[in-house]
Amino acid sequence: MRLHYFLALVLPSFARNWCPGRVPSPTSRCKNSTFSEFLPLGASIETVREVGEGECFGEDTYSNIFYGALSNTNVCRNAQDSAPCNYAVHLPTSCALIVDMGTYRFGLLMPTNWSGSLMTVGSYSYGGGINWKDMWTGPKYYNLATISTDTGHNSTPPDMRWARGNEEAQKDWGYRSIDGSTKAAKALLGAYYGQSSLKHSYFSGCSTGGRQGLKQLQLDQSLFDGLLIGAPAWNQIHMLPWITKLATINPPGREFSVYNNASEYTFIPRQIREACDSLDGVRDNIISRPDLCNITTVAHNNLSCGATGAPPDGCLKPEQVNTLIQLYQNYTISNATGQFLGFPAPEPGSEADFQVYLGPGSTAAPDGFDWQWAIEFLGYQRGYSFSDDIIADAENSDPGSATAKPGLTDWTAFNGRGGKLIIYQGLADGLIPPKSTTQYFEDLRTAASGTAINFSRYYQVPGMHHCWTSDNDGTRYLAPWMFGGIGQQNYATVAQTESILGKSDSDMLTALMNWVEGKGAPNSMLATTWNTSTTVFRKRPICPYPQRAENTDQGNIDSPNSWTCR
Ligand SMILES: [Ca+2]
Repeated sequence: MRLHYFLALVLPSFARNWCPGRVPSPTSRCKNSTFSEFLPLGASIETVREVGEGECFGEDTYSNIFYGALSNTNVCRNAQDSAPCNYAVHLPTSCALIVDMGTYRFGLLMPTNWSGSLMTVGSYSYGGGINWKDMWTGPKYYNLATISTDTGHNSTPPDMRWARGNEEAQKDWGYRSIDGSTKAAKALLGAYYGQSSLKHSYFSGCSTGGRQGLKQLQLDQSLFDGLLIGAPAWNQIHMLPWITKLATINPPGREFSVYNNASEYTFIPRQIREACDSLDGVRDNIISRPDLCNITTVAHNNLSCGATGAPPDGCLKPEQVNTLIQLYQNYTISNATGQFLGFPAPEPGSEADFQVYLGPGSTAAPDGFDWQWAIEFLGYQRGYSFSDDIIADAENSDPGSATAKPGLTDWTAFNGRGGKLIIYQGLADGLIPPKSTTQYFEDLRTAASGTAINFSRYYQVPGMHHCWTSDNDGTRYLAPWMFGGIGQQNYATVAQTESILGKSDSDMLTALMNWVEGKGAPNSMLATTWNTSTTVFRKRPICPYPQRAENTDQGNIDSPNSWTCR
């Protein structure tokens, strides 16, 4: 009998018996020979290792492997340097794999107790390396096989020297590594679990991770069934020039600049928050309506030296007041054909994050990643003079094809196959302005012409910073921020994480998976923040855009029952 006839007869019954959660001794299959013939041409297994219950697995920036028991709550026993502590912790019994695909690598964790589905976890900024740190909740709480790619390089997030003159590396980072790694992983799951059909494929990413998911969706609507996308850096070609524009408005260390010292990071956010908190109707230290906050009025009345409402611990000189106001304006470009929006303004309330772009010792010019981007991706000379022409150059080249374009995404195909997309965005995010994410969602709705409600939801999260957390009062985060987005678990305790994960009203990944699996579309979700490890401070609904949570019964503002989405 010819071999493929033999396999055709044997495999169907073989597959029927090997259901998720009933895999016969899968750990015994955790070895090189199980996988090698299922790899794409040119790929190879770099590491394969069994991971025991409660153990950790990962690697440092030099690709040294960490594994084994935890030496304390969150430290991998064999970790040689704990910063960055890039490993998955608290894993269930799993098979861990590192695959070398040639120009990029990926890690794959396959839990013995498998749900039958896969999750791809996204990356951050321009950094490389497999995102082990965010991978643990997939196997641990959702029984998901979980992968992450190094995107083709190893570097710290703001370091872009890897991209210089290397279009192939730019493309690996831009889109190829997510596509190739996920496709390869799907084949390896079949080899390991002995099951020909994968139930579902999910993606969860924030920031660059959000961009990766949306870019993949533009290129291929069939790779993922559900995507959870946070604060996506989708608009590379307009966003990076905007960050540089900010640095030209506010060069570090100048008389007219703000955020030159630590005190300005204390009193500027505080004064803005105090001035605009109540505009949403509830005094709770959360600016839920940044659109009602007039930064010009606040800058003159609440921050200016000599003003009635000036802060007691510092103030802004007139030229600094003007600078601050300019930072909140849309980046508008003028050319021969008129004016157009280069990039939308950030929202009042997101000052706590601004240090990354603007502060002393930040990534600001001339070493900031925006300046680096023009040099390493666009080929500008170091010390170049900034002008608005950079937008046209960026549009023409779109280096690495990294920009995700909702108008070029086939939403009909995604909707037609039952795909689902949830996007979320902190309204106090100072790195990805909320209006940028809203712009993506509005463009999606236009492109999908009336069908967006079938497959997409967008949640704005009042007070939440970039991807996770919110302003804090020294002991707790003030705005509810935790709802199962990727990476949020690293800012919560295990007890806090376990109190919300798996709950369809409090965990967006669970809500997404339920939606994909036909168990109902998500409506309002609950976000949570805690007083202590186990005591909830506030739970509050976050609402599908364009709805907002309103305090309808004047009751306890810390209770979700006092709020309604409207
Ligand atoms: Ca408020």
